[in-house]
Amino acid sequence: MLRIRYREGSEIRGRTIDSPAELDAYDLVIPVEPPEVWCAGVTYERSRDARIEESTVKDVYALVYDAERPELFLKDAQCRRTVGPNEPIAVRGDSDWDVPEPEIAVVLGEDGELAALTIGNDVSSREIEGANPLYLPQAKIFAGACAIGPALYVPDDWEAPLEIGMRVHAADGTELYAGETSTARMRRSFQELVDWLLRNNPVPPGSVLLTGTGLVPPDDFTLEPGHIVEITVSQIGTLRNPVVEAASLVHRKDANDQVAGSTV
Ligand code: DO4
Ligand code: MG
Repeated sequence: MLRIRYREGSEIRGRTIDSPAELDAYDLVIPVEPPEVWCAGVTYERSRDARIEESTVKDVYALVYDAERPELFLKDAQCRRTVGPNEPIAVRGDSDWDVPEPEIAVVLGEDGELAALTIGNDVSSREIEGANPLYLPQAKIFAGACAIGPALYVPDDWEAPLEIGMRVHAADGTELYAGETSTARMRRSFQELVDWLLRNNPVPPGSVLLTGTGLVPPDDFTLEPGHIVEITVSQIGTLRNPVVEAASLVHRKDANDQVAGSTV
């Protein structure tokens, strides 16, 4: 059983459906509007190895992969940078090396319990992250940096592995990247990551934790405006998002250029 939200006329409605095969019949919107989005990092070997390779500072990634305390970071608040199915995700104008990160996202319930799963995309700048780990917030937090959906799924068995597939294609359908992984390759469980997240930390109900990526495209790949990202988990469906420039999603006078001498 899946929980969806969808548009009908000017209304947003919610309902349950039996399987992902029914998703195409709805004009889907984001299945939950999370007050906060958090991410775990370096939870798969593939992520650890890619970051050791890209970074000017190598040790931090090997250390955090093996450490008891996981890497956790805030990705969004008040759903300002998080979109739902078919809405645009984005790449930064000041980065030339960008990737989608397909991740299983845990939705937290009233008391911080694991309430549901969905698909998340932790869109990231590898150029900015690789230059210096202290730039992580800028590599991870920007307009259109996160997508979740298409539906909420409550597994019978929270430990059962999920297969994650990702495909990136150009507007004309040319396939630019395709890969698959499984949560069986994760070094940590969802519950372990949630327990660390909630330690001494008042994360509101309905918040979402993305649990890390196990798919990193080859180093000559970069995400570009016009591309389309599709992330599929058979139990949940496909999260599909077109890519635009982040500045086009920021509706503010100084979105594209710094305003010299600005007082606000
Ligand atoms: O420290 C870098 C971020 C890692 C990440 O987002 C991931 O592994 O998914
Ligand atoms: Mg990630």
